[in-house]
Amino acid sequence: MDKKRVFSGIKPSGDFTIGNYMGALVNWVASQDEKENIFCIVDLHSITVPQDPKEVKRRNLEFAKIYLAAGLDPKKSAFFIQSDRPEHSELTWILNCFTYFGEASRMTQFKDQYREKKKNVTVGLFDYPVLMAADILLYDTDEVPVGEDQKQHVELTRDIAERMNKKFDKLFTIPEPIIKKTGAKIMKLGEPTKKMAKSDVNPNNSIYLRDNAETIRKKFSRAVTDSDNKIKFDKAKKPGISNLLNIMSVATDTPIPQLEKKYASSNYGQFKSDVADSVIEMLAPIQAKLAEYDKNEDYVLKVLRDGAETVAPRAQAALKRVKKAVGLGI
Ligand code: ATP
Ligand code: LTN
Repeated sequence: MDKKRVFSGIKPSGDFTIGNYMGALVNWVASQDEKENIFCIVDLHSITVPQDPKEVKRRNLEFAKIYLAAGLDPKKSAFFIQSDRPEHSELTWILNCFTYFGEASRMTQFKDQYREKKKNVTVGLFDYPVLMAADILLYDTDEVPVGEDQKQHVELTRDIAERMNKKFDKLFTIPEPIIKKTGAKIMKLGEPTKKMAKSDVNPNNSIYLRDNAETIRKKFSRAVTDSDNKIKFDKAKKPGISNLLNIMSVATDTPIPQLEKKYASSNYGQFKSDVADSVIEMLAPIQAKLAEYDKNEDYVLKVLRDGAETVAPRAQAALKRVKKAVGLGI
């Protein structure tokens, strides 16, 4: 039987957090043998909000190192920089012309960001989900592993694809969002009702993949909890403790009820220190490998170039098919 094709992406919009690792990368690594994988560093998505060009460039390479250090094998998973494949931008334009303004206006991520910023919100940010649809549809993707927050965008992708399939003979494969429950949403250490995000301006809210042991201990010791001193999972009443349980559960691959039992008579101080240790331990092998790739950037650049080449035939074929159907070009 043919392997299912998987596509996912992470934008180089800030330093890589354990949220990105636990919500996305760890799952990609776990399933790379069973699937045909394409994992993209989506730099075109990152510039939908203001960025320092030097930082985008630095992070493109840094994220590739992180993908490798976390265990993605370039022989099993193609990875590349989105802007290195021009088909993504070109297909976005065509999909734009089959996406209704009304449906794009209903995207909650955009609405939230618009409400927050109001000023200088770009058309690019509004169009973000359509670029994401192009990423997915270019590769005849079957499965899209993402965090909960991206489900609506994959649903929009399906709607656009179904609409175009109806109008033009079967153009696109209809993708499924794949959302894993545990670890699917890691929250900010200082504000545990909000999602940890790499673009957060407060570094104490996140653990970054390169944070050293001392920094990790300090950040967890300051994590916001509550005052009843019981280590129990209850998202609504105890968001801080629930977040720490969730983090430890993914870091140690232990179910949450088992952790609740183990810490039934511990205080928060001890628990936080153990959570910190579990994350330090989880990151240690990744950090060791990152240090190796720091010394061998030419290899990382080659992996990215090869990745962009490997995926080219499929992207080019899909774009050609769409242009022909729509009547574009000579
Ligand atoms: P930004 O702050 O720029 O919005 P982000 O950290 O939210 O970035 P994305 O690049 O939007 O990350 O997402 C990359 C992947 O990581 C997606 O699959 C997303 O769902 C997942 N992800 C991001 N943040 C978290 C989180 N806190 N918990 C779990 N998964 C997350
Ligand atoms: N919008 C996604 C990143 C992303 C993506 C994709 C994910 C861009 N293109 C295609 C899956 C498939 C996010 O996580 N913020």
